[in-house]
Amino acid sequence: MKKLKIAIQKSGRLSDDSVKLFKACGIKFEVGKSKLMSESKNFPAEFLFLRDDDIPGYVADGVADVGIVGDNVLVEHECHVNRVKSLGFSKCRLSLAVARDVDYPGVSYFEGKSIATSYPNILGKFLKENGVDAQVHFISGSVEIAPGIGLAEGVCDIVSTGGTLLSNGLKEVEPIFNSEAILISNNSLSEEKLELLDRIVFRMNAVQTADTHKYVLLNAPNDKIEAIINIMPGMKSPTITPLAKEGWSSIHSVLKENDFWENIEAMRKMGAEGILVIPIEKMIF
Ligand code: PRT
Ligand code: ZN
Repeated sequence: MKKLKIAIQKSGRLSDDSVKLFKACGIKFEVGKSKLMSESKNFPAEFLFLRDDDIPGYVADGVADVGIVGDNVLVEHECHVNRVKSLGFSKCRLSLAVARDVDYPGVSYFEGKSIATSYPNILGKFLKENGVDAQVHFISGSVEIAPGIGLAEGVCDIVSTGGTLLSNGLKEVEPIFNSEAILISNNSLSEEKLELLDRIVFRMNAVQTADTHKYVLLNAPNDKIEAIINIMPGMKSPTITPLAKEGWSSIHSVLKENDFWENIEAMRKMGAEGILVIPIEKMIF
């Protein structure tokens, strides 16, 4: 059987979460510092460990069938690949920043100024859309030092916590692009490989849905069941079993993480007791 060739970052901010995701999908493979390739023993897949910048090109050329890369790198490289799904990790933003003491009036500040960046395409597009004529200097790394050494008046770089900008005397003034890890695939995969990709996406969806839900068990007086199950409708509908104690039932269901605490508080007010919250490993509809 044909193997799906999967490109992931060898070492960096995408690596650990990429490996963790495939492992959570039950796909076993070895990872080692000196390894460039690794075959899965329990799924028809072969992993290639690459620099993140090379991944979109390799997937576009068919050297790899699928890959995981930051959206910032994908858009900057303008490769023709298929975006399969957003993965929700390695979140960051590409932002314009200037020296901390600048009284920033808005994007027009950059008119006629020079900006250092490793993302000339994304930045160029943003400047054009905003009608700003600025000089873009390409630098492949350590962009944040450019204003300090007099190379540019502003920078456009990846920001996560903002700590790097701060420690270089800069402030973020204009977020221009939000990024997260994306699963990409080659545009002309064979039927056989598409089927393998579908199996992986199905498993990833189960893992991602489970991450954002909790299994909840609670006890409630019977006359409060209806009100409580309005808040926790469950996958199809909640399970309700009578307790040994007369007039009480146990309710089992799933709750979404984002409005979790508000719902738990509302259910307590309605008379729910003995609330147990359990993490879900996989969720399959
Ligand atoms: O060696 P290789 O080429 O494979 O890796 P790399 O060094 O080019 O990339 P890497 O591992 O640093 O980042 C991979 C991807 O992670 C990026 O393309 C982004 O999609 C995403 N990501 C998430 C980040 C950050 N967070 C991040 N904080 N990429 C870079 N940074 C850097 C940024 O360049 C700046 O220097 O961290 C600094 C800013 O961080 P804060 O927290 O101080 O704001
Ligand atoms: Zn890189």
